[in-house]
Amino acid sequence: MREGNFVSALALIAVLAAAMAEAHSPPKDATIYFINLTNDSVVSSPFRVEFGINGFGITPAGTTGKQRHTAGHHHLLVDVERLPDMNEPIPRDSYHIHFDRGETDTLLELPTGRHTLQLLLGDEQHEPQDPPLISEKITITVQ
Ligand SMILES: [Cu+2]
Repeated sequence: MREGNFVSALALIAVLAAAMAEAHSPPKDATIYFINLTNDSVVSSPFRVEFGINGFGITPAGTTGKQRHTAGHHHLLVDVERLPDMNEPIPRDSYHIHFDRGETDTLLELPTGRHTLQLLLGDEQHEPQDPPLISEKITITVQ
């Protein structure tokens, strides 16, 4: 290896190491989305909700090591009007459902009527990544 190449390789390693040491930042083109539901879907309760992710990984909550920088777990926000604080752990209640084991779908039971659904990815501490990975907010009708 020529000396110039060697220096370039070292510089590249330094850049990669810096990127990996940084907080959990998904690539700009990463997305999360509903696979089987769209805005205005009409369903009968209980119904399946499938969570999709592109450009980032899924791993259980509490994951340690490098993987926590490249993956998170899904949270399903049900009828949430205001998004939670992106610098705090996502609340855990019937409106903010955590999928701690890295699940990518669920069976949801909701009363008849219109409901909103939105996905928000969280890290090993249940905090959103930076920038956060949030899906489109969809409104569905349960008949
Ligand atoms: Cu969580």
